Amino acid sequence: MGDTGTRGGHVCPMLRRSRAAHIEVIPCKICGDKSSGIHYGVITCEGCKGFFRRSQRSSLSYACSRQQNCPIDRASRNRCQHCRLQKCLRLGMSRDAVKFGRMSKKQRDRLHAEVQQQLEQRERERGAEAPPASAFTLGLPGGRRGHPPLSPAAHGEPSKAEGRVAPLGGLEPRALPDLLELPGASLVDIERLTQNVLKSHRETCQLRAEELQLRRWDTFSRDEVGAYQKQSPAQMWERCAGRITEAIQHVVEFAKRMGGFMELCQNDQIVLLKAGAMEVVLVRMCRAFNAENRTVLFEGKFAGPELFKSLGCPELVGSIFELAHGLCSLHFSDSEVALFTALVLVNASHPWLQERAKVARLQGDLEVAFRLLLRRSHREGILAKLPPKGRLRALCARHVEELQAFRRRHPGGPLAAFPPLYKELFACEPEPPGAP
Ligand code: E3V
Repeated sequence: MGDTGTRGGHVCPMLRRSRAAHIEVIPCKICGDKSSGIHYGVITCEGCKGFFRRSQRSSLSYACSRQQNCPIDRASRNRCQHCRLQKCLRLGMSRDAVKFGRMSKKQRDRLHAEVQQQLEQRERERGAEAPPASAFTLGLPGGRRGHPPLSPAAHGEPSKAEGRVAPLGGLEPRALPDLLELPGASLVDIERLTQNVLKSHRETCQLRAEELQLRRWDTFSRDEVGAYQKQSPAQMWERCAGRITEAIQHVVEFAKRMGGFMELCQNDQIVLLKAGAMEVVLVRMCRAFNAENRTVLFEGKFAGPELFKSLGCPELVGSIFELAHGLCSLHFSDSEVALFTALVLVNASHPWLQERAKVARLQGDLEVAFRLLLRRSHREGILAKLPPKGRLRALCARHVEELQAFRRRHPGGPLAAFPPLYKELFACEPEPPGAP
């Protein structure tokens, strides 16, 4: 029989899902021994399951002969029944664990994230290695030298990421309070997160909406377009690399000011920024796009795709314009751009994340925040029209490919003059040290 649920007829819907078949990778929340599933609402081993069952049957009351704070682990769990039972109750074990019959999607997702994290923790312990970190070029705290901050406001900010200790993986009984939403994100927390993301976006969006609106008909003249087209490919690539780098620095600053991001471990901050900063730039670009004449702001005026001719990648430029045009047709408000870009960045499905569950939780909260924002203005309809993750990812991959093609066409150095952050993010192999 395929019944993997609890005995006694009630099958937790979560356990019917195949991914949850791995639930035993999460150690017993009470003593850390190998777990055998969810018992009385908590992931426990057979020993703690039996102990809890017996404690509920008998009319015994247990007493602690010490300070009622005995450690409960695999070796010591039989020493103090009082403290063992208290721990069971504290972590939510209950005779009528019916509440788990109606686990919300969010709760399920968190559990799956924890299973995933456990599997990856094991993977890492088998000796896998993390990718090179680049706190320095991204200007994140902990880099040996700091990247110059983008704005004066960034000075003197406490570097919360410093000195953080890696999580204890399976040792810390965190998932259950979370599953039970104790303390979990309340509506108040979601509202605070929303306001914080909107503020971070406003402070770092580089180009004010009103100003963009005023300038949207200020297009380059024929001669000006011609002058750009006559530039050498190297000159034009360098110009664009400079503009993109500035835009990315603003996105890094957005992330740094966004609630929850700096609370992630530094590895995960870097992984998310490396994967997502350019995607955010591409989404943000729709703010500076005029859909009526299909032009985008570039160095002070609005330009059509032909201005970028000497880059030698008309399809890529065309796709970037197409994306901006599509996003424009959604008539995003700045608040929607703010929350959508936060979600583009905080994506728990990225490989190399160390604290996936934590990223998943932030992602979940941002999703709730985005949905609430849309619901208030009856705009949930745009959810189905947002570009799929794969589309943004493909565009960014295309950009990296075109950069490689440019390097092959121009061997021997124009890349040297490109901003270091741009090279770090997009030029796969680093240049030899000391290159001119
Ligand atoms: C949207 C546009 C821009 C824009 C700032 C002078 C001033 C820019 C467009 C770059 C395209 C490409 C740009 C680029 C920015 C946006 C400026 C289209 C960043 C295709 C304002 C100079 C600066 C300054 C490609 C080739 C990929 C995030 N950010 N910016 N446009 O031009 O860089 O007017 O104050 O959204 F490489």
